[in-house]
Amino acid sequence: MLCHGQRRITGMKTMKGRIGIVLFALLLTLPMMAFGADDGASSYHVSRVLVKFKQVPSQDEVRSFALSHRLRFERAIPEIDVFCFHISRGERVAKAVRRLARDGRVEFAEPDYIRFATYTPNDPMFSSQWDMTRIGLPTYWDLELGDPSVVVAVLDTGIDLDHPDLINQLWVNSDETPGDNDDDDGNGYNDDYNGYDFAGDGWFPSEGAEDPIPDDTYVGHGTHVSGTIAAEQDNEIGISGEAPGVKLMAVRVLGGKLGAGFSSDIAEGITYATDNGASVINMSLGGTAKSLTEYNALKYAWDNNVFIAAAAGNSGDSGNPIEYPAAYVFSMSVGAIDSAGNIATFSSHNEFLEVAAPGVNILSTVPGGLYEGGWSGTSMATPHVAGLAALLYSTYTGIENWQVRSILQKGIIDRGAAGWDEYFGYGRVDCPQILATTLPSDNVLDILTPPNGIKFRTESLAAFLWNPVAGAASYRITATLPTGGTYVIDTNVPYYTVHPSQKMPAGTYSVTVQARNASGGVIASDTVSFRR
Ligand SMILES: [Ca+2]
Ligand SMILES: [Ca+2]
Ligand SMILES: [Ca+2]
Ligand SMILES: [Ca+2]
Repeated sequence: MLCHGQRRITGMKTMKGRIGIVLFALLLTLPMMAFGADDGASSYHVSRVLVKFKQVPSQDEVRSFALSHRLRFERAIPEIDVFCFHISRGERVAKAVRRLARDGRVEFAEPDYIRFATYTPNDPMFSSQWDMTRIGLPTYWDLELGDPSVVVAVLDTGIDLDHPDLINQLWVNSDETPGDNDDDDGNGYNDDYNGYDFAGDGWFPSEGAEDPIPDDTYVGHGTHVSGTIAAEQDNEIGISGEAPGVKLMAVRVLGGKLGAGFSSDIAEGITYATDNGASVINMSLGGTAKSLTEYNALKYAWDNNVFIAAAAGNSGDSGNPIEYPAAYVFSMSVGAIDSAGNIATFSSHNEFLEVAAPGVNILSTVPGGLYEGGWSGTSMATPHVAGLAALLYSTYTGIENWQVRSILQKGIIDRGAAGWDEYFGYGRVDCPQILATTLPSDNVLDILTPPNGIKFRTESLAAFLWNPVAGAASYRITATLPTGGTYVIDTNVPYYTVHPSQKMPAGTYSVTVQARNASGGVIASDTVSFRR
């Protein structure tokens, strides 16, 4: 039964759009046939580093050096006084090298370069993952695979918890005992060991011990999304996710044969994910009705340093309505590109779109330990942004969600009309560009949304979001109206949404946000103009 506020997932655009390639487990026995496209990045041994000391060390000194840096000595090249070490498992070479270079005993530390392409996972289907190479993931993997303390909540149809490429990737609520129908950690949810089922009557384990895919009847949508974010890398099976070092929280908010869910369940899923330590929320779902419940849940998540990626919608060629939660000010709205880098015709385009990511013919995990290619939708694009956000949370300890969002807005290749446009947003996400973007400072004020110069459709929600400024006690928004008057609002939070009941006359607006210190002095400001 369809109710107000019900959300339909924006998954595969059409079933006919699916090529239906099912890559069975048999394929796993094929030899690795390709190393992926060489993106020009330097390549090196994945676990070795080479070190030269300022003074030739004794055996004891080498041993103590290795111990202090968690290295395993492999061999020395005495002619040139270079020592070869293995770094500890889970660390990346680039990171280790930077750390070693800061040791006062070291003359240089560098990767053990090889002549092949850059770091390539041994997952046999990696060569079919055009999405990963197109946006330069191997370049990021040289630096960071993701930290297990970073959790991505997948608000979707559930996750196949037994999928061999996902089973080691799941967030575990270690204070909860699964399967005893009891809320052992007292967080209000029984048996929420890997997540919780807000769409069904029960929770994952109790929906049938033999059925690890509780009512994931919508063809495994959440499982596919999850694989893109964090399928296990280098396990010699299947695919690699974008951030294989992070953990996936299964927050099931969509169910049934329609893959639908209610705003209430989605909102509770958002607060659950926030309260239980998720840094990133992926919402490959949407609908055209605005929900203040969802809005407030996302505000709660944003206030608690959670980054939210949401699908722009798949109606770009069928009416192109604005969809929520993507259009809320707290979500980064994601459109879909194909392997040629063009925007998919189905990808919804509007003033809220922020970035584009691969979302046509995507190969990922599906229930039953299987893999499927040929999936298309902004649902498939969104996890590419969530995965990148997870890598950023892993790379920068203490990074804030607005910094993640700002870096993702800047870490792009501009496509379509120059600058921001409603088809690609700021552009398509790109790892080398992300890595070249410096961490934004909170000494300046940057209005993160809306983009300058856009036009709000009359029926949409005009909203503003900027970064919290260091030392700011309040913010003053001054809007110059098309009528010539001004409208001033003071607020303590770094965002403002024009209430739907406020009628904004058509015309051009200029909005300045000032950060003010406790004595009212202006310490930073930014201005955008837009039309309505
Ligand atoms: Ca519990
Ligand atoms: Ca329990
Ligand atoms: Ca794998
Ligand atoms: Ca553009």
